[in-house]
Amino acid sequence: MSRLIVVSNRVNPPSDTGVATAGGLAMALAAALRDNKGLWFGWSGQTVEQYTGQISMQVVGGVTVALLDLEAQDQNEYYNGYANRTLWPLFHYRPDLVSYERSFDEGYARVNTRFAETLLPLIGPDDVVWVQDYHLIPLARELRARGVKNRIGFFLHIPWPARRILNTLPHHDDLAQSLFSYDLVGFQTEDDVDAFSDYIVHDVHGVASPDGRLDAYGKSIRVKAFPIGIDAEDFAETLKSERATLFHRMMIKSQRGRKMLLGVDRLDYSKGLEERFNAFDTFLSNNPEMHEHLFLLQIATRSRDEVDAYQDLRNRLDNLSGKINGAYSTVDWVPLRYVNRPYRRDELAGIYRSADIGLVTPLRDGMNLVAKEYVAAQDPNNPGVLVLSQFAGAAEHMKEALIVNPLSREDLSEAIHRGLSMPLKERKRRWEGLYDDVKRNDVTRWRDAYVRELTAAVPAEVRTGELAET
Ligand code: GDG
Repeated sequence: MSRLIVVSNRVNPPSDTGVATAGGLAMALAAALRDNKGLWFGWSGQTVEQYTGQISMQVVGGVTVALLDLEAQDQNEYYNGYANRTLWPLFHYRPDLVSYERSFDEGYARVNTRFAETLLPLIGPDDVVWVQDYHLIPLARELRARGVKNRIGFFLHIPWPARRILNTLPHHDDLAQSLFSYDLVGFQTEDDVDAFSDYIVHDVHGVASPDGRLDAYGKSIRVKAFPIGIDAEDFAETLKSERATLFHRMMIKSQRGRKMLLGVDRLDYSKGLEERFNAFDTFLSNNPEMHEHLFLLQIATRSRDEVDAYQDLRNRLDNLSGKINGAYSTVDWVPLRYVNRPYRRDELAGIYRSADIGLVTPLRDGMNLVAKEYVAAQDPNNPGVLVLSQFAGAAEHMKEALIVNPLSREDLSEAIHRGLSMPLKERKRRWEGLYDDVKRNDVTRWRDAYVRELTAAVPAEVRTGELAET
């Protein structure tokens, strides 16, 4: 039987004791690896003085993981550099924040080579390799160059940008070409598939077939949208836990009858936090009668602190939250509770449940799992309202949410108003539609659909031969 090998930048299977902090994605991948006696390969997160290429094998929560240490220079050039200062802002439509540095390109190529060289001896003849996300786009090409004929798939968790945006990246053609070493390239949305096909057809003069094949660079690959979901069943269990119940009760008490708007995000410029705060300011300014009757709780856990753009954002949000609270607070009311510390998964579940409105308003997002978690946490008899950005991948399916343009303060402010005054009947109708989608399209379905498709893919060698003959 074939074994599944998952490769990602970081490896984080749920430990036997730490389930409360593990994300749904990690749990779903871990379950697949346990079922397939598979392997999870990636960077340990540690740096060493001198790279050795040694891996440490461990079993965490029943999953075999293989961890590689990198050098500090790798971390700077590959992770903080090309991945988070070049690709992340570019793929989230922020060319103004992109750094193009040759050393980043070199670091990215070097680490992908290191991953390939170290992974190579671990791959058995029937294994299926599944590479995750933008850190490792060229990995299949590196593996193929070393003779790997196995099926290799790639899944991009973030958006694929429009071709005019991608064109601003030096060597964009090389990056796109490297994706043609995979058998299957998965995206979050149909929009992303279209953006990639558009680039291949217009910039590379490739051919897109209606059945989802793309032919270019003398190769043929399968391209498809696999919208990711949450582990809905596990989330429902978490919601019933003692700690979730405790946090739910605690929040209700702390609300003192006030409505709560909730945002939960990594502190990242793609999440639209500044725009959300500004829209909340507009809401407060336009609706003085609502003062003291509601507040916004924004949980924004710090992320990528070593990157300047993130420090700048943190400073701007500190200022903005101070300004809003300074302008509107009373001795008995603070309109914005801005919290940077992380919470456990079960605690978050309880917090979600007590929120009257879930504000998920990224400027760009591959999918956004917070939108799905918020829906999954609601009381079916009295559900809250999801306000969702049109630019989140989740908006492609979650049509019953109040869909907004997060760049318009007025639009967002009005959506908040509409959500707060929505009758119970309409809230229930919208929530039922949303919850149905969250349950049906969960992370297990995402994973199974992807692995099934990859396992069924015609191996690269055979396809390339066919193309060459025609
Ligand atoms: C990338 C793509 C895509 C947040 N604060 C805490 C906490 N979280 C958890 C949430 C949620 C996860 O982090 C965030 O997921 P998102 O999907 O919103 O966003 P990214 O981290 O940017 O993820 C995204 C995703 O990959 C999957 O493909 O949807 O578009 O950008 O699960 O609950 N978890 C805990 N404490 C916190 O304080 N425990």
